[in-house]
Amino acid sequence: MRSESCDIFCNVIDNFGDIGVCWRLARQLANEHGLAVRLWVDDLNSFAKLCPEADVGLESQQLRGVKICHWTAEAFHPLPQHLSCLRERGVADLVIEAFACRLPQGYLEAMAAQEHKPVWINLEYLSAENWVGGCHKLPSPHPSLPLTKYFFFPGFTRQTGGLLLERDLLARRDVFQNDVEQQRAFWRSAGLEMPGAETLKISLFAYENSALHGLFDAWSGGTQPVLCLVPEGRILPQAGQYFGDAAPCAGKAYSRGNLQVRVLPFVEQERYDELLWACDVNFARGEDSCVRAQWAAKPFIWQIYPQHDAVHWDKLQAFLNLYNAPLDAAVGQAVQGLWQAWNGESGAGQWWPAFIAARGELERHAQHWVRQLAGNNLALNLLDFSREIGRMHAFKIEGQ
Ligand code: TRH
Repeated sequence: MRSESCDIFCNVIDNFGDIGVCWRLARQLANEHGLAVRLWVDDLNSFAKLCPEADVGLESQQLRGVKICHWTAEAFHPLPQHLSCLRERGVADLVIEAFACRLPQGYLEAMAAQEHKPVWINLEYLSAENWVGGCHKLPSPHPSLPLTKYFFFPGFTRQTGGLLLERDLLARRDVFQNDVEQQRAFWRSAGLEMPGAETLKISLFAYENSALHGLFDAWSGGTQPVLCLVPEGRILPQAGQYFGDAAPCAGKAYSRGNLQVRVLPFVEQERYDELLWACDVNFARGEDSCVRAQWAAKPFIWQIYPQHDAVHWDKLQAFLNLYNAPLDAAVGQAVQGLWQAWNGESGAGQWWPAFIAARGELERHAQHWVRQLAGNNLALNLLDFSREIGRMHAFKIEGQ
């Protein structure tokens, strides 16, 4: 029997979140559920940061069970038949446009021409806001073609599509956290000896943030040794500036008082999880790293992707309301205070002592939170929904 096929379309806006989510979903659908998956991405350079073996000069290539296709303006003009990727298999059974990117007109027309219409999903951004549950799975008929698109919302409650979680992720995390040799290998690969138990290990993946120096002051002047690992990226110039280095880069190390900072190279996507598992506290940003920090089951601080109209503050608060609900009031206040100060880029150093004093309770909460979320798996939910819609389409054809 022919395996189900899926086309995912990803338009990279900026940073790595869009392609990060699509690449993760593509691998899961292909490797865990046996779908023949093509990932159409318009920016192969961003993709290659997450998957360094990618060749940015190729029109298409097979990587980790997924066919990666370069989505260029010419790729679908005048009609899709000329493209080698499409000739092989035509329009897919399941078509996912990520984050409302617009599908190529030629591809849409090819979808509309199918007797069995493909299932067309718009995969939305992640949000903990209440309205999400009401919009999840809503249909949106195309204004002129005989096609219907369905909205699919990731989220934190049963009323949403859930979160991306690989089948074996939590088991691999547990093995790593119980295996000193794996941890030692991780620290070696970062160019470091394995730190002792007295050292607080912190990963810091963040956008530019003026609250950083206050936080560094709190860590350097604190009583506990802190080792802060900073992956190369947007916060790096400010991290270097604190130590008087105008050219910080991967491999460099700095120290002041009780604080040591090490700059790490940006690693391939699978390896980023190890950094989160190896640290005691994680600073994450955007969408995908925030979810990975949650699966790591450690206390974490989220810097949300800032939007011009400031709607990100509502999204941040909606998540805090859910996440903090079971916490003791004083601990919830420490999380609220630090997260707000970090996102507001001021005063994070003042909130740090209260946050880290609650570390034990935050660790227990993080583990409980994972158990609560792990049963709502996005890839499984998406496939169930797509098969349901597929059956509905087939029923309509039979009834004609
Ligand atoms: O890169 P981001 O800031 O992406 C953002 C957000 O997703 C935001 O919601 C979206 O609207 C905007 O893009 C356009 O943050 P995010 O989502 O955490 O993505 C980072 C990806 O990079 C994630 O998949 C983890 C990965 N990563 C690595 O692969 N290696 C690394 O070394 C690090 C630090 C991250």
